[in-house]
Amino acid sequence: MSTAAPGAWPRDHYLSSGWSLRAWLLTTDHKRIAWLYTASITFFFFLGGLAALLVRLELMTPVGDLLSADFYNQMFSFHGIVMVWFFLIPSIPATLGNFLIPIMVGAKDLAFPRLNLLSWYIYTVGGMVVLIALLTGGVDTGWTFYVPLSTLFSNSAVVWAVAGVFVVGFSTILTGLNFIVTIHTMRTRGLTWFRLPLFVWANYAVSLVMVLATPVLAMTLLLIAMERLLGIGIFDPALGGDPLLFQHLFWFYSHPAVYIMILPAFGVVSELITCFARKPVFGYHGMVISLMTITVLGFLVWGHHMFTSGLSLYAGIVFSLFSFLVAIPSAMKTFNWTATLYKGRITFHAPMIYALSFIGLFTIGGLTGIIVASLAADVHLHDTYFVVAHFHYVMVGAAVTAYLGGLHFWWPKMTGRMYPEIWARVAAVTLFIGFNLTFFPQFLLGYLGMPRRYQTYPEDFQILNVMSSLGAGVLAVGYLLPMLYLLWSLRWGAKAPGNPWGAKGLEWETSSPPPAHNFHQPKRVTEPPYAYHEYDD
Ligand code: HEM
Ligand SMILES: [Cu+2]
Repeated sequence: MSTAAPGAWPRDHYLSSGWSLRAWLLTTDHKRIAWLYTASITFFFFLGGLAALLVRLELMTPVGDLLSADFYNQMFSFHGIVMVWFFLIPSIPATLGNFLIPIMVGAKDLAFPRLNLLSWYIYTVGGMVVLIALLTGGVDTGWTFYVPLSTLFSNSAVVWAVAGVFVVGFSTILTGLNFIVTIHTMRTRGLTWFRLPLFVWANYAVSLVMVLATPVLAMTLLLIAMERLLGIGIFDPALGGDPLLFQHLFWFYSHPAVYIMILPAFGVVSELITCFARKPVFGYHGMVISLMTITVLGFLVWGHHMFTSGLSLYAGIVFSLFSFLVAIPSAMKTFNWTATLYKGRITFHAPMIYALSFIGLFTIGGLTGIIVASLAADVHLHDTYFVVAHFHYVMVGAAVTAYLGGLHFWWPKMTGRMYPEIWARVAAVTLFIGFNLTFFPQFLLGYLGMPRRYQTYPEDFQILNVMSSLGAGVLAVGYLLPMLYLLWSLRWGAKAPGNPWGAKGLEWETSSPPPAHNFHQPKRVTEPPYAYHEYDD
């Protein structure tokens, strides 16, 4: 496995057509648009991370002595809104997906290149509108915009916030549409559906959810704005409305939305595990079927967010049962990754450390999901820090870790430069430790009854909160390190060969960085994916 063959830099590649503002802001090249998204989501990640650090700083003491109660509410609300819609949902699909899907299917670009650029501009406009909300008093309703707080009682910039999220939803829908049409119509010769890399399948599954679920969110947000501005009364019992209807509509989107955040990560991890274990993925067809099963079942469990909202017991039992069922295809993936590792020739390059971290953290996130899916346990745990820990294990511990693993794995392909391996391993381990230090104590706090979204708490909880806040500091270092050495590598990193990892896949059969249209000759696929043969026992 060669690390960097000096001087293997291609004469013409997609970045050699200029670095002017025009070359970037008017590009229709999916590879450049992927970078526009990478820069944008990184900006929002750090904004959202700053808000989270302020919250954690405040929670180092049991009394509200750092932030005003109003500002505290604004910070966790802003954190949730930005991290969900402006960082994690676009994270893997709009960056790695945008860059890799056309190359992985052997195409010159996505089906609709101009629509792709438009999607980024829509994302940017949505982001600016949400920043206006932050700068004009913030929003204090939580990321869930529950009524009647968001419609009748909050004096914060709710309409700006929902308007920003409303707009960015269209960027998600258009990106999903672009991926679906590309995967259906632009696969190169011989690339049948069951020869597709799992990364492509995962982005296909997530695109279906993006296109089907996001319009429901758009409608729900529109209703909040109309209720607030026009008093239409659809959620107000005094006007014949029903506040529970809002929760049904919001979670009918937002639970599938958590799959928009985790499904692409499944695809990344499959690519990393098979490459660094030097073995074909165990149960490739099972992996595809479990992806699609999760996609469908994900639409049938939204009621588990409403077990304590006055949902009928019968409905609660049905939603609880379906939530348990989702665990089966999710567990199947974890077992298949483990079976792929079994007797593999494993090397611990940084992307593999991220992939293994993912498996550990996703397992904790998944198993605690089963706990909160059970009616009896959730009556106690709902709206406590146990829930906060659970979704951070899945959305941050798993999804963000996979994003970083993928970013490191394909960095040589995207930039033509190698990152410093030792620093990357240090960062991956720091992140794993920092993450568990931050969020594991929150399981205990929640189990002991600490509610989420409260600025103050009983003194008994201080030690665990201080542990969590210090952990957040370590976690911040774990995220800052990659930012620094990846930027450093753009100028001083070793030049990357076409296939530094000896990996399988069409993206490794073109130069690093790729030429403007990805390949000089059309590709033909003749073998199944991940055909690693050197591991024949
Ligand atoms: C980078 C490290 C992160 C830290 C230290 C962190 C910390 C926190 C904390 C302490 C809260 C609870 C606030 C409270 O209820 O009082 C919170 C809430 C939340 N976090 Fe994070 N978080 C991080 C990353 C993320 C990411 C990447 C996401 C992605 C989706 C995310 C999504 C959320 C959501 C949705 C909430 C709920 C906000 C609300 O109650 O309205 N967080 N986070
Ligand atoms: Cu859910």
